[in-house]
Amino acid sequence: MWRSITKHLLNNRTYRNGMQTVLVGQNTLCHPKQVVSFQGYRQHTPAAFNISVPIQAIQKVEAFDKQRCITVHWEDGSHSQYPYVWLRDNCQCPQCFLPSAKARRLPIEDLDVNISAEKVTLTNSKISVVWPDQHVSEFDSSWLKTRSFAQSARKEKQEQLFLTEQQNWGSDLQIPTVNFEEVLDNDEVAYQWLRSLRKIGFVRLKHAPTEKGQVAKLGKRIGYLRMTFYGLTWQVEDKTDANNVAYTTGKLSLHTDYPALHHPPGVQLIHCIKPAEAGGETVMVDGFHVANQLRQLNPEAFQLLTSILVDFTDTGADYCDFCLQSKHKIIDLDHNGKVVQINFNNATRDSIFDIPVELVHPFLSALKYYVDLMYKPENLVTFKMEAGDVLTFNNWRILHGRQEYISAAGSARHLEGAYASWDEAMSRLRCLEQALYGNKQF
Ligand code: OGA
Ligand code: NM2
Ligand code: ZN
Ligand code: ZN
Repeated sequence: MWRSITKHLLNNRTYRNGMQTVLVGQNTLCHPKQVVSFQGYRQHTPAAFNISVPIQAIQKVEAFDKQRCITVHWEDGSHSQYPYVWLRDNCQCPQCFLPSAKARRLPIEDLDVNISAEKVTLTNSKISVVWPDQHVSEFDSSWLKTRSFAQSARKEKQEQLFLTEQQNWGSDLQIPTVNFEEVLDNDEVAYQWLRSLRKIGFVRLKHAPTEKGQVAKLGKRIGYLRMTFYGLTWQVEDKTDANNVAYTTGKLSLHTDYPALHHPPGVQLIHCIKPAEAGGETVMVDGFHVANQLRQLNPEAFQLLTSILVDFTDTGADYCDFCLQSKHKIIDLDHNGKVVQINFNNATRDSIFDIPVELVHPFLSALKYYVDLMYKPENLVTFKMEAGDVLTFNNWRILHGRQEYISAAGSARHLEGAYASWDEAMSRLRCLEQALYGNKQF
């Protein structure tokens, strides 16, 4: 029914050749810049978060029937195009959109991808579109500006949503350090914790109680933890018949955890309940920073590590029995060639290796070259965890390891660890940002 009415009206329009300015509205109202105030939080708010949000005033709007889009001219001189089909798809009326869920109700089956606008009007800061079936959609100017398809606007928005900005580091890193209880009790501290975790990839929390259950509290702070075959939380101790090399007193060379999963945990939390009497120092490296060094110093090695799929395996029993197999490139790139994930644990790299035999030596040489670069003193951070420390880090970016240690009978080294996912950690970050700084852009 909806569709046939649309067709009928379309066929009856005769004036739709070329550019047709349906309406050019001069917005005569004055729109001063509005500074969002941070009542109740302002005194704690760092200057960088005092965002001045201008009201997005529209100077005029043009409708182009041939191109099936509108062009919005903003008062700052810029303009943005919005296709008719996108406007119809994103109608905000209660029939098309469920505000309580902030979700689209309109199914794509009901979307006429060739839809035209019958009338476009600008009143104050709203654009109204009357569709051929007389359905009316209204769009707020700020809502439209936030969704601008201009490349620079999209880039800015994506950076804001995903906090893509990262800071490389080497041995000179001043480890970001936050008080554990404050992360739990204070929203601003929790926000700063997650911001640094995103940007630097590594934050040390201090003065947690030296008993089990602390990483679980951090999981609750984020939302929930990520379950694996090693349990919701896991105990790093010297175990007899260890089902993982981590559960011995041996050295752990630089690794990311759990590449035996196709989707390795994004965030790792390790709480030191009892340090070793001797040894057990932690080493950490920024895997992205070193991968970018590799790209410059040994492009052939970089090419191999970003293209060859490596088999990983993990077999045993813990929470229950498991037989994991996975395949990863050691270094994952995105479609722009940017390094986005490191997958490497030499302990679980399978002896099954699905590559032509001639590539075995070049691959292992490339891998060794990358690891040797990581161990260069200028790239490496070494320290000893103290009781009550919780290391929180980006397991897709940071490689970590430990020196071997001596297990003293009666007072053995004991860490409790857990994983969380980036989706949930980023979700908590956005919620905190919204609650603290009133950023309603999401
Ligand atoms: C691990 C691990 C670090 C340590 O369990 O995967 O890296 O210091 N442990 O024991
Ligand atoms: N633990 C610590 O990849 C791995 O096997 C990392 C995982 C046992 C949960 C170790
Ligand atoms: Zn609607
Ligand atoms: Zn580990």
